[in-house]
Amino acid sequence: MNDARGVLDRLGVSGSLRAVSVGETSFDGKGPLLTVRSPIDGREFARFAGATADQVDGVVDAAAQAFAAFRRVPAPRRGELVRRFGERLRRHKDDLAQLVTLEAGKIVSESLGEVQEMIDIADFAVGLSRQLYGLTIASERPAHRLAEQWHPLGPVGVITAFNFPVAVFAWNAALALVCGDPVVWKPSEKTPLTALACHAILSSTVAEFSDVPAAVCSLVVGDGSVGERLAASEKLPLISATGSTRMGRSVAKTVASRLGRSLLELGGNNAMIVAPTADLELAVRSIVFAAAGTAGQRCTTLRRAIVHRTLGDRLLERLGATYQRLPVGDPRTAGTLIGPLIDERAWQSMERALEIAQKQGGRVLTGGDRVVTGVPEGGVYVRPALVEIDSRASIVQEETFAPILYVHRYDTLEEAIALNNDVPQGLSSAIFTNDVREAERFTGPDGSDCGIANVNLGTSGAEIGGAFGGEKQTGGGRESGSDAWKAYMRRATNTVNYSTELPLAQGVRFDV
Ligand code: UN1
Repeated sequence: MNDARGVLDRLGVSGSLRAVSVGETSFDGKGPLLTVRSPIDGREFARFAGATADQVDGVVDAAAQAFAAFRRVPAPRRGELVRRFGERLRRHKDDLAQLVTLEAGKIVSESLGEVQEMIDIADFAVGLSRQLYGLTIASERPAHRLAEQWHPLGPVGVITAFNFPVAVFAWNAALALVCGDPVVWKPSEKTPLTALACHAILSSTVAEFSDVPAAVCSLVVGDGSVGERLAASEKLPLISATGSTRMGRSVAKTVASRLGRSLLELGGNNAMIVAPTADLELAVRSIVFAAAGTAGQRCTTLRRAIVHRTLGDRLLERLGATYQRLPVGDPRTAGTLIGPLIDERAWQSMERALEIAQKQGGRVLTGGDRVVTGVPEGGVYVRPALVEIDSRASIVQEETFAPILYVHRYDTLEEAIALNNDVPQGLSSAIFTNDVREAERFTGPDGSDCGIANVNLGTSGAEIGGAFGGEKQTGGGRESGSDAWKAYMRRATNTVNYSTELPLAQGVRFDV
């Protein structure tokens, strides 16, 4: 806790840690104790009671009440709130990144990048607050105006994962707030201090606005039962959830049964095609960042490389050499590129996947072992694994949240695209090629079936400006940039008759 305490104080979280906050008012959790450990060395650095599902109801009620007033605050004014949130994030960037490193185990540069992603989405949302455009549509009737307006939707439940403990929250919160929706946030139990810090930054910004109710932002730290209660809450018209496909399925069912909306960001099983004309130098660098970076713990992590047969050996040789040099270790140390896995369970699933891969005929070319020397004791450090395996092996269909890259070889582009698409998930994808026909084919209607399809760059590290998300078991949601904001608003179609007649649409006659 010592290293975290100073940071927390600077970020406005002082005194004892409390699981429930509505604006700046906090309450003790009444649920089971949460033990917070750093993946860096497995050391426990905080322990406090989590929230119960019953505590969620009061928070949701407060958010619903806040909504009644917040929806009347003009959108550009809501944008001003998000602008000031972004300014505070700039001031606290280093501190927040330090917490991300401590709780999620990311290397410092990636943690800073994650906080930058929050700042970027805040900036985006500020501009958006003056651009929540609806269409004006030609009416078929004389002297009628047909138009649509976008209105605030209601309080939004936001469930986030440990691997992007702050950026994904900000994607949701920045958009929801400019759209006029209060946010109730359930962070991962693995990264609660980061969440407390973010919440403190946001709630103290809200407190500067006398026209904005404090309960536009609230936080409930707890286990899965808290998320389930959020999903079941009738007063939350939208649930935005990031995490495993299993979790998403359960949230989707609950939300659908009350006819609510869900925005899901679930598992990925992302592939890259390396075509004959690829710039190998760039491809290797890009593969290593995407497959081994963040210790393989991004939903956009590259999990499958589909390499043209003519390049296979050369690429594997270079990849293997680079993999062996990767600095694995304390994420706080300059020069480290691969930090720890989040916990022992993550290692177990990595080990299991590697065992199955080998049983299914895969060959581990390099890595896949625990690193025990030169790393902090108590953390789970692994050497990223490169595995050559037949594309028909069933293990390849699964997302294992660890740095394992499966490599397949292909002969025709048709075959490569089919392999890219032949998994249940559909988040991100990429092709390395200097052949414009191949690039266009890959990004076209019968190309990659993923929400993200890149050319000459990796599958991870998307900018906030585009819509982020994927198809199939990835859940279909789109967050962050482009017109993702529409999920956070309700659309009203307005027809206004300013004539002295009452013509009916479709020429219907109904004379009374
Ligand atoms: C995630 O892993 O849940 O594109 C989000 C990326 C990041 C976001 C990843 N900007 O890799």
